[in-house]
Amino acid sequence: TLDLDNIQGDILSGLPKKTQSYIFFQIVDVTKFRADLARFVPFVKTVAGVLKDRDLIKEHKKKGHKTLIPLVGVNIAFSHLGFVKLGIDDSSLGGATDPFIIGQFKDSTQNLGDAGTQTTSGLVPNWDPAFVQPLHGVILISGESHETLHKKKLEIECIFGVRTIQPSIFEVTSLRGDVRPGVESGHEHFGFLDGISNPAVTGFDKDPNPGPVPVNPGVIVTGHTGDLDQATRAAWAVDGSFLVFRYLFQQVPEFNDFLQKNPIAFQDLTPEEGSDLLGARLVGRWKSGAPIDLSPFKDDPMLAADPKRNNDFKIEGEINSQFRCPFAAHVRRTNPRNDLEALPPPVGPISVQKNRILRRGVQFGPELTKEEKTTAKTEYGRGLLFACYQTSITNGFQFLQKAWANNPKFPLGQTQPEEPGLDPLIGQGVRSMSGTDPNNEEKVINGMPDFIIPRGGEYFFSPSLKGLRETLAS
Ligand code: N7H
Repeated sequence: TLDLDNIQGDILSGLPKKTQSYIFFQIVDVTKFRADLARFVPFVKTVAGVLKDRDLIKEHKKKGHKTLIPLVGVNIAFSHLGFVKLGIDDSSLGGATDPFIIGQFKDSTQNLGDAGTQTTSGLVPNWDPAFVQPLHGVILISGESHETLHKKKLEIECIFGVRTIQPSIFEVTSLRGDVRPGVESGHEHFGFLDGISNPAVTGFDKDPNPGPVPVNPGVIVTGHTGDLDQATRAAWAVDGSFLVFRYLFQQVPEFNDFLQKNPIAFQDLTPEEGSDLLGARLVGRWKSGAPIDLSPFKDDPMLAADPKRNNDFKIEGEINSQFRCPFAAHVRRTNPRNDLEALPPPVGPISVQKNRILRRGVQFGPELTKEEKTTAKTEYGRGLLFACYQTSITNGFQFLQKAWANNPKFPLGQTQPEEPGLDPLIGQGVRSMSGTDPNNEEKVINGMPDFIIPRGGEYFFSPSLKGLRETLAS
């Protein structure tokens, strides 16, 4: 069984948030850090703590309050370099070739496809300078308002002696994300509803909505059934999860311009509807969230709003076809459902269970300005502070990016003449895809602009409360 008092809250339940800060730090004084960490641990919100908070939020709403209840959630995670600095043996988290041990800085150009620049010290990803430095850990603070967040950040900085003559950490950079305002709340910057499909976890999600098969707890939480390294995890490394963080910028005006200039001429659609259809076929869902596999040529807001139906699709009967949904559409690529799970022998069927990830991102940056809309050029940085949890980065995030999104031939079992191409949103490489036009599935869009640009990231491990208390702190 899962010990909800021992697992950090962001992992299984997600810290409730309107706003969230990520504080990336280096440990500068190991002895002091371990002592400070002991005083920090009581701040850490567990899954059980989040569930209590959710009840409070419900109660508050039931009483008819319009204001948000002040709530804050704090979590912490460490990189391999962080464990090395602390002198903690983290070999049960991965061998020498595991992405966690290699770190995302190297993995970005070696495996993820991030663009880089050749320097005397090797290939360096074109990242924000903060992420070119070694990071030892990250502190997450989520809350309902900037005030609450700021207050908690000051308290945490106090614990670690930041801005005193003897700090135990150095803050390399802090990033803040905010849920978008008004009707765009819950939608990412391109305008699509996000956070619909996350795997239900057996033993945690009591009454999962119809959709993909729930995953074993060990796909997300270390040391449980489904964790492929269950047998060899050190005791302190049980009840944790790997947190992949990616700093992803979105070229929103350019994305909108691309849709506007390439409307799909289909049936009696107006050019505007044709542009919306193209957007939906790049993502695999309409902006409302309705999956195009169920509603291929017209949005269906009722379907989108119904949690019992909006994730209940399998690309059924369509596994060798792009008519309803392109092979490369973002949601088909990142969770191929029947493309693998109903693939006929001898290649299939292949379970996607070990490749599922729990996503916990938040948007950053301002809304589009009038000028950006007119010029179709990004002036202000905006995008997604992408975060996801899993017990294997090799099978989870890295696999999704490398073996699926960046692979123009995926899904392997299909026999159509056209090459599927890259995931049009996150795929890195020669950016082309087929299947956008239902009238002509073989038609290829070449030279698709980059809509998402990675500017940083790291691989972290989010330990259990017991691990934090007994092994990391002292
Ligand atoms: Fe993606 N987007 O707005 O277009 N994503 N994604 N993602 N993504 C999903 O079903 C988006 C990124 C996954 O089970 C939706 O919840 C953006 C990375 C997975 O059906 C939308 C960015 C990776 C799923 C977006 C981004 C993934 C998923 C539909 C970056 C992993 C679930 C909403 C800025 C390598 C698939 C939903 C399933 C869904 C968008 C990044 C993975 C709208 C803007 C880097 C597994």
